[in-house]
Amino acid sequence: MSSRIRIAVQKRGRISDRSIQLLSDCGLVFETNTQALYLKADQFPLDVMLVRDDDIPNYIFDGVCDLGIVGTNVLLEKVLEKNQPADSLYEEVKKMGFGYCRLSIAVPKEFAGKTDLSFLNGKRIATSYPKILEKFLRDNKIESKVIPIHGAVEITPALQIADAICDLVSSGETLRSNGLVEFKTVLECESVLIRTKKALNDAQITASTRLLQRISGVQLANQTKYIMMNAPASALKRIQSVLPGMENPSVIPLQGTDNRVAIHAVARENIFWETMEQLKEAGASSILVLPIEKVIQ
Ligand code: PRT
Ligand code: ZN
Repeated sequence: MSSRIRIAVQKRGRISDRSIQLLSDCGLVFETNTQALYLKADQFPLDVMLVRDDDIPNYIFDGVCDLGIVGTNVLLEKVLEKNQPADSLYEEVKKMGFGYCRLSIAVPKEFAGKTDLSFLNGKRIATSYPKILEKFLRDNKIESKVIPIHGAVEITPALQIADAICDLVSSGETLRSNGLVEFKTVLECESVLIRTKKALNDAQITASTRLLQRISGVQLANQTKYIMMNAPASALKRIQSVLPGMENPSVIPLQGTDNRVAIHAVARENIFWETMEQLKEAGASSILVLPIEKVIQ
């Protein structure tokens, strides 16, 4: 049995760059062959399979790959195709923080303002997600005809192949440019890291634990900032109330001043301009916010 682990990521598309970027932020270095179907990490027992996103869930269900990064839309469709409980097929390890979109039913704009689901009774709905849509309709006791279609779903109403569509939306621009409006959200989607239910050997468990620790470290670093400022010592309490995520700040006396201090802290939240303005109002000056590259806890 191999001691390496295999992760499936999208080869080319909306979530491929972020997935590969995350792995390289984890310190993994790959051979740069853009035609390759898999990338072998240097100095780490990990192989990356580059595949179509639709193939990722089954690779995980069948144990062909140990880990995978995929949208919850594709994942749920494949789980419903299998007709088995989700927890017998895979385990969700963590949310990736990218690939956000929604699977929505959309109708031609002349029906804008319709909100009642019963409007869909007897209508034809084209989609690349027939299993998810069928379940949604069944759960809501709506009888529509589901038309499975691959790609370019949004043009089907204009071609009079369908009366409505069920497709992924992010900005909504594609719907607008095809004369469609959103009618109902079926599923909020994002990318997730999933793991096979197949047993791994000890070496693979060690490798996947290391990888997951690095991924958590990268995610934590992305959400964490290092903040430095100067302030009168008396302003410390007010400053901490502006930044509740600021844990155990270092407070260092500033030489040559009476009671001014430098405050250094790790903030476990994003720091916006508004927060910096509030810090200034609380008495802080020379406020610096720095990114943190890596964290291990
Ligand atoms: O070739 P392969 O099968 O691997 O890729 P694919 O073409 O099936 O998928 P891809 O790369 O388009 O999307 C991969 C995943 O990204 C999806 O499964 C979702 O989980 C996620 N995602 C996030 C999106 C979008 N946002 C998105 N906007 N997937 C598709 N879209 C489409 C949308 O349907 C519309 O056609 O992008 C177009 C632009 O959207 P608007 O609303 O911004 O106009
Ligand atoms: Zn796909």
